[in-house]
Amino acid sequence: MKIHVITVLPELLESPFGHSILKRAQQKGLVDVQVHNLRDYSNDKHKSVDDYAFGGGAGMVMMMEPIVNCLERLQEKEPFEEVIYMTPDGETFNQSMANSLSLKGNIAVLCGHYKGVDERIRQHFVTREISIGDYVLSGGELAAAVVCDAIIRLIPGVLNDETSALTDSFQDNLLAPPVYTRPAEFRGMKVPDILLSGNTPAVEKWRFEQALMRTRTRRPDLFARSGFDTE
Ligand code: 6GU
Repeated sequence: MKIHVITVLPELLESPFGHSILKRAQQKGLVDVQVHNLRDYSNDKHKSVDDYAFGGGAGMVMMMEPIVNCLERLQEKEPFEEVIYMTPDGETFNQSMANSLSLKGNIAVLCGHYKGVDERIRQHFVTREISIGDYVLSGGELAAAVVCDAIIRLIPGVLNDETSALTDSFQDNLLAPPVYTRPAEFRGMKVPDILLSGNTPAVEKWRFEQALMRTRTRRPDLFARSGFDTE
């Protein structure tokens, strides 16, 4: 899979992609993340990427030309299956969107900044608009990193058994059960006996019940959609 991230602040994305699972996924050749500086695609001598809003008002708007130049240049080699625009007024990101995006071969992720991009970019070039929640960030970069992380870890081969995505919270619309490690007792605080029993089917049953309980109390909305709310 190839992910092209287009941004005015490429430095903000260096760290998230430069460590741990996302770094290893790239080293293994399972994903190719390329971060492109929008300024490199500006044709004017000041390398500007934004301008005043028509009709007035505070805040700058990202200009069409650098974005279109960049999208066209990158697609000379291979067309994008999705051009995603990161914006707080997009569709709220969730695990099922991560699952379907992880199956794509080549996508672009455009990070919004300032007051956002010229509306004509959204109308004619963007195929999908994503927000990561109901709050406003200074720019789309951190949101893009969140979305890319959620997608990349689902690509087959990225995670090993220990980090398997199959037991994640949300993968079956249930939150994950509680987990414990050694010591079995710390300052009088004990690990549930069942986990020390060695009885694997009983442990699995307990984990499932805990996941149900957690989801019902913490996320009744999710529980209603899980199909497990049969009572
Ligand atoms: Cl994608 N961008 C910005 N600027 N703020 C956000 C967001 C995106 N998602 C939630 N808040």
